[in-house]
Amino acid sequence: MVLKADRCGALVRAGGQVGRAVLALLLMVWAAAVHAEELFSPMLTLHLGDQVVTLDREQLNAMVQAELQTSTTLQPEVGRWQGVLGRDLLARLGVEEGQVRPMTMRSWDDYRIDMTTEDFYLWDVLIATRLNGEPLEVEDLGPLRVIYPRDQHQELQDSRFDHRWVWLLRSIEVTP
Ligand SMILES: Nc1nc2c(c(=O)[nH]1)N[C@H]1C(S)=C(S)[C@@H](COP(=O)(O)O)O[C@H]1N2
Ligand SMILES: [Mo]
Repeated sequence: MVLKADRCGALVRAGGQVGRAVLALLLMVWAAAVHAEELFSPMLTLHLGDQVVTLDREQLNAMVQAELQTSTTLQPEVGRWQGVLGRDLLARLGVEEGQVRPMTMRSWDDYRIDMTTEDFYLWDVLIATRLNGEPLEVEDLGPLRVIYPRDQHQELQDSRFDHRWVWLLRSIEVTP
């Protein structure tokens, strides 16, 4: 009986340890997820001169969602990208439709590209939040990644445009 009780106790102790290990693991996963959201916060900042608009994931998801199916220079297989159109972000910022203005896109890794707003009016350039239905992780060069409709327009299959595929997009600045 004593032996049995001991074994029982050991089992309970072992069970407790497994439970604690699982709990610790869950906490770590949760902390990592929270950390990622905090790291990339606010997820996107838009500037038009002194005017600033910040958007978090929920606000981006609440905007009109667009979808684009294309390969990328990094991924030969066609992906289903979803997110918001660049031109919708310009409208949200208050840029008058079709106005060509100097524009700079910056990333969380301090990459920057100077261009103009014209691309967003000429093509359905997507600021992607999801790939094949899943939110973009840092491993996918997310949480926000600029995707051009490369498979749909041959003129976009050019290194001039490759530089504008900003990964880990952090901000878009437009000169009024
Ligand atoms: N965040 C971020 N985005 C970036 C870069 C970078 O260093 N950081 N490199 C750019 C450059 S120079 C190119 S050519 C394109 C595509 O790079 P790839 O051909 O290696 O995919 O990504 C662009 N986007
Ligand atoms: Mo490049």
